[in-house]
Amino acid sequence: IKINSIPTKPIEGQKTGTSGLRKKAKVFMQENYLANWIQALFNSLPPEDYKNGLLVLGGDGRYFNREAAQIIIKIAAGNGVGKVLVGKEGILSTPAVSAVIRNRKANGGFIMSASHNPGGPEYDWGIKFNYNSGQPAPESITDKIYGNTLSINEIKVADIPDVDLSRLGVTKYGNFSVEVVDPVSDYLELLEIVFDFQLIKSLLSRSNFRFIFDAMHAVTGAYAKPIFVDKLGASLDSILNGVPLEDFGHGHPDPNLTYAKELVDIMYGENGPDFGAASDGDGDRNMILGQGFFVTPSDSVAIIAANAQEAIPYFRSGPKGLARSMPTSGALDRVAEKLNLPFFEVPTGWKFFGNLMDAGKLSICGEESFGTGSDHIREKDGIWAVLAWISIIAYRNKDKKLGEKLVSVADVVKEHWAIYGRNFFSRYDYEECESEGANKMIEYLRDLVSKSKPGEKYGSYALQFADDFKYTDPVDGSVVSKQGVRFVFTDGSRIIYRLSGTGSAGATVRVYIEQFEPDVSKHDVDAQTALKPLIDLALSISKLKDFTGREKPTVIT
Ligand code: VG1
Ligand code: CO
Repeated sequence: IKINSIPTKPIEGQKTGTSGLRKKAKVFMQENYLANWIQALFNSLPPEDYKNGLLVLGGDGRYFNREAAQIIIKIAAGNGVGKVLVGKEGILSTPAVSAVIRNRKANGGFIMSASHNPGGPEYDWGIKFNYNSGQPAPESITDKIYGNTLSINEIKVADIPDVDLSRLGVTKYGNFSVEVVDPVSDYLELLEIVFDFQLIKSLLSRSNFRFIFDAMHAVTGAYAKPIFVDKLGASLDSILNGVPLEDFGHGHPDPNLTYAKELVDIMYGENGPDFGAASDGDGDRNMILGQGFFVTPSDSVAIIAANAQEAIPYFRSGPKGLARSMPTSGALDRVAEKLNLPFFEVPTGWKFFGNLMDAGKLSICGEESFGTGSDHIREKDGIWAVLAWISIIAYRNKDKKLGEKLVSVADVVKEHWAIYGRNFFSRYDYEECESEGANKMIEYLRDLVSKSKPGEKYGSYALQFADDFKYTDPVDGSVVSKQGVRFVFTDGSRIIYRLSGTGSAGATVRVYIEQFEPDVSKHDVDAQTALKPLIDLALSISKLKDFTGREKPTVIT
C-alpha cells in the first residue's frame, strides 16, 4: 500500500489525564488534532509493539467516532501495523476492548470514548490506548506520547479507502488488513467462564424478582439485550434506554444518583423493582440499586469480595488479593483483613491495578467512582459488576421455594455492615470551577499538610497524619506523587481533596469524606446526616467557598 507523509505542526495541550485524552469534540475535529496524537503514540511505542502487529479498535458510539475510526485505521496502516480488529459500527465497550486484546493476543488497542462525559457536537470526545495485557497505558508511555506531540512534524497515512464498518469480515489492503468483529462475542464468552449463568438465570427468571438495567443510551445498550435478555432470561422490557446514541439521548451517561435520575426514580418509586443497575458511556462503570436502596461503590466492591468465593465460579479457590483506589472507603480493607488477603491502596485511575494483576497479586478491586472489576480483564467492568451482584443475590436465594420472600440487596448490605461495621462515605464534586481558584486551594492544602502535626485538633477530631498521597508500585518500583491531599484522623475518619483528571473544561474539585461506624444501631442513619460534622470540617479546612466561590457541590454521591 502507498503511504503518504503529511506535514504537521505540534499542537499544545495534548496531555492525557486520569484516563486518556479528553477534550470537546470540536477540539478533536480541528485539522490533524487526533492524527497528531495517534502519530505521536506510534512514535512513542517500540516498533516491535506494533510493526506487523495486531491492534484492536472500538468505542462507545459517540459523535465523531465514525470519522475518528477511519483516521486511526489509516494512520495505523501508515505506521506498519499488520491488522486492525474493529468492533462492528466502531462499537466496543472499554471492558470488551480489554477482553478482545487478551483473547486475541493483540499488541494493544484504542478506545474512542470520553467515558461518562456527555457526547455530541457541543460536548466531549476522548481516546484511550491500552497495552497488550489489556490494561490502560502506563504513565511512562503517556508521558512519552505527550512529549512527542510537542515535536511532531509528520503523519504517516496509508492511502486506502474508508473501511465499511457495518459488515463483519476481513478486508485486505496489501499486507495490511481490517477485520470487523461482533462487539459482544469475545466478551460474552469470557463472562460465561467467570460466572455461573445457570445460577443467574434461576434468579432472573423468577416471577417474584424484578430486574431493570439502564444502558443510558450508551455502549452497554449493545450488550444488554444479548446478555441479560437472550442469554440470561430477563424480560425485554427490563432494559431501559437500550439503544446507543451519538449524544446519549442528550443525557449525561454517568451512573450515579444525579445523572441516572430516570432509574433512581423507578427504584425509589412505589413498588419499585428488586434490582436496578446502570452503566456509563463506555461500559466500565456501574451503579447497583435495590428497591429504594443505593449501594455505595465502596461498599459494593467490599461485598463482592466477601461473597465472591461462594457465588462466582471464577473465584472458587478464593481471590488472590484485594485493592482499592486511595479515596475509596476502607470497607474493602476490613474484608481483606478478615479473609487474610494481600491488600493494596493505589492512586485514582484503573491503570495502577494492572501491574498487580499481571503479577498475580490481585483479583478484585474497585474505586468509589462507580468502578468495580477483577483480573478477568484489565479494566473496570460495569456488566461484570452487575452479574457479580446478581450472582450473590441468586446464591442467597437458590434454595428459596416459590412464593417465599427473597433475600434482597438491602438485606445483603445490612448484613455486611453488621459483620464488618459501616464505612459512611460521600463525595462532593464541584464541577467546572475556575482553574486558578481550584489550583490555589490545593496549594493551600499542600502547605497546610506540610505544617501539620499528629495530634492536632480539628474540631472534635484529632489528626493522625496528613499528606499528599504518593504511591510506589510494588511490582515495578515506579513512583507517582501528588495524588490527593488527605487528612486522616485518629478514629479512622478521612477527608481527601483532589482535582479531577478527566474533565474537558475548567477544574473539578472532588472532596471525599469517610467515617467508620462499628455500632449496628447507628447503621440506618442517612450518610449525609452521619457525615455532616466531617463535611462541615472539610469545607472549613480547605476554605473551599473562598477559593472557588461555590456555595454548593454540583454532584453528591
Ligand atoms: C474519574 C474517577 C476515577 C476513574 C476515572 C476514569 O477520574 O474519579 O476513579 O478511574 O474517572 O473513569 P478523575 O480524575 O476525574 O477523578 V472513566 O469511566 O471516565 O474511564
Ligand atoms: Co467509563
